[in-house]
Amino acid sequence: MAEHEGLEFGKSDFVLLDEVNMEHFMENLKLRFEKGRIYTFIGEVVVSVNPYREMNVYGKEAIAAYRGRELYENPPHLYAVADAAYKAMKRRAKDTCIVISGESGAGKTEASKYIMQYIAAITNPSQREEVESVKNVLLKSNCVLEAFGNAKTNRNDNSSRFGKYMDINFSFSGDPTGGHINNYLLEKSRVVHQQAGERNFHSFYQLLGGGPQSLLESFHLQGDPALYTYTKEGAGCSTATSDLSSHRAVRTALKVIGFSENEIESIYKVLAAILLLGNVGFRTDEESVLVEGEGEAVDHIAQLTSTPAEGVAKGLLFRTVATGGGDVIEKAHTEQEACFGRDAFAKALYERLFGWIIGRINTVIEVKGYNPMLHGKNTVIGVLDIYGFEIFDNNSFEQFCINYCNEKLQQLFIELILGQEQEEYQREGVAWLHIEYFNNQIIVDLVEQAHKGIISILDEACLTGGRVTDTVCLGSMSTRLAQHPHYTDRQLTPNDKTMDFQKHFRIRHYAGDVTYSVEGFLDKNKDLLFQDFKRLMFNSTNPVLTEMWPDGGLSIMEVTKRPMTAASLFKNSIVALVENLACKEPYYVRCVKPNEMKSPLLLDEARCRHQVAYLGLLENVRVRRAGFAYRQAYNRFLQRYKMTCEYTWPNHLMATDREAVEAIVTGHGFQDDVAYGNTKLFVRSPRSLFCLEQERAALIPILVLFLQKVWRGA
Ligand code: AD9
Ligand code: MG
Repeated sequence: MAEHEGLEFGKSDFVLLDEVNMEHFMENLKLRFEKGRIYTFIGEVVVSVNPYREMNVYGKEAIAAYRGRELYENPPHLYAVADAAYKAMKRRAKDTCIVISGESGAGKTEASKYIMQYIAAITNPSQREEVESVKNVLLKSNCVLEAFGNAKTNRNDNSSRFGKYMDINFSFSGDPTGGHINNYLLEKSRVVHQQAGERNFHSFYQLLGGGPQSLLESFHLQGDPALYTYTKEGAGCSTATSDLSSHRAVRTALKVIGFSENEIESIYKVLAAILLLGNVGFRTDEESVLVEGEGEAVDHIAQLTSTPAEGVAKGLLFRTVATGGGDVIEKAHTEQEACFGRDAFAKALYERLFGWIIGRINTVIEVKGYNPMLHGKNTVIGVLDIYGFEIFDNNSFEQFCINYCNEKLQQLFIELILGQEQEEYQREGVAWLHIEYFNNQIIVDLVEQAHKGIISILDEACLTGGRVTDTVCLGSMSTRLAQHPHYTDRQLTPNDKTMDFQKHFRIRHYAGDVTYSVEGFLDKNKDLLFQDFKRLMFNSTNPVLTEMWPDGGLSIMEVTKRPMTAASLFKNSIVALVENLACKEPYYVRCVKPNEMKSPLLLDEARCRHQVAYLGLLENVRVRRAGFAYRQAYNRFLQRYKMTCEYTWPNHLMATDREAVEAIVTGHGFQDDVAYGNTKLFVRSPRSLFCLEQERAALIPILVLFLQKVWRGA
């Protein structure tokens, strides 16, 4: 329905499809992609296809065109959604959120950045300094988050390896006053191991390839990532951006945000310590385990973390345990335990560093000095950029968590899109037809239900102690969940070789079947880190490290209580996230990845079809059409179409706008296709509006000519 697009670009809203089926949907998606139209509406939802090339649609003129306009007045765009969320927030004082979903490489992070840039561009017209500074920090935080939380993967050269939810707070006048970032499940296993063709987090390569020589020397580093166990696997991978320039950009961003010199140095010291830690090897000498070599690496790690070298060596070789009798003893590691402990330490150092950086950004952008009594209600727009559904050749604990998160978000999407539609009809006093579709709550329960769900079974196995292996746990899961329609540990067909029931289980997700390898599940869920490391870091003479490890201050007796498992912590954070989103007015961006080759030319139909199916886009169109495809406030409708009716042009003489709208509708003969709400007109079939739109388009040039004549005559 958008004003500036002709039909040669396909339908700008999928609700306008002649028939709602996959063929028509794909045909339209493909046509638009080929014509360089990467955005298409489904009502208020924007479907975005990654163009894999620079698009000339994000400039100042585009921002000006979308600013303050209604959703359908311009071609589909992220800016239209951002503006709708902003308007709802400003005009109706509603907290809103923009949920961006799609698989890895579909364009979520880029979309979230365009949305933030748009919001930054349309706010604070008077350039008030304190508001500009908040905006600047919010925008700059992306650069830092990407350096530490993103990595090159086989699917995306700049893949976010964490989920991000950012709240932007606004004053009564609609200017940003601050914000808050939440991060979800950083993929910390990447610190110690990457798959072939992938890299560790960008930050390591940026330090090695971009850090000044003097800095690297003082950190006992050489600039070649091939020299370090943790980075050598990805050392040869090419990247789109230079590590040198990125290092500079990140440093500048850190400074702009407000990190002190000491804090910035501490960040890089931790990275250096992790790289050196990865190169620490162990050997067994007459039954006792020793650090390989002269222990120089241990000294350097101690220096970088401002801790005593004996403490580091001891932490690597021993652990302190409390015995049943209340004694505290030191137990020597086996070589295998030492390697495990070292890697766990490296992962934890990185995770804590990442969490600390985000916490530090949050203290800078937290809303200060805001008095609701004085300044009015403080409203929020949340932007969620979180990992999409993942189906790899080998799916592990991380994919299990990520896919669970997607089930939860899908559940929310179902509730909100349906709920929102229903609510609006109710508010407007219009009758509505209920529509059925697959409710994935059953899969959410399979994962998270107390005592019965997979997470509970995993936690039980972790509590039982060392005796339970991954395979034993799988056995228990398979016995207890045998009857569940979405769980299986059996081959689907006799020829199905993708599954070994000793090692695998499969969940029938809403987005498709995923086979998980249970290997490593229990270790990853326990997420064990010896308390000795925590204590060591807490006692560092560098206050930045102490801040990162507050729990290191607990005594050994206090920590015998088992910490929560990784899956339970994740579950709690996702439940909280969903609760938070559920009380906001949601806007959706659904991202589609056109092909695996990062090509701007190819739309791989089979791949896109799959994404369209699991994003539930067809159902979305159906819901939208089952009720009323379009709705518009009477005055807006009138403004737009009054020229198409003799009783309303140039002005109507009726008592209300609603009556004038009735005159237009009846005049065009589609009175049976609409419902009159309290403030809005609801149109069932898009076709009716389409006719009006065409008539309007044909009339505009005539009107322009007419007006020109009038002016000339005058
Ligand atoms: V992941 O789940 O974090 O691995 P995302 O976030 O969905 O993934 P991302 O936004 O990082 O994908 O996009 C991947 C790449 O596609 C970018 O690095 C760009 O090269 C490219 N891209 C995505 N969106 C656009 C766009 N609107 N214009 C141009 C784009 N290029
Ligand atoms: Mg991303």
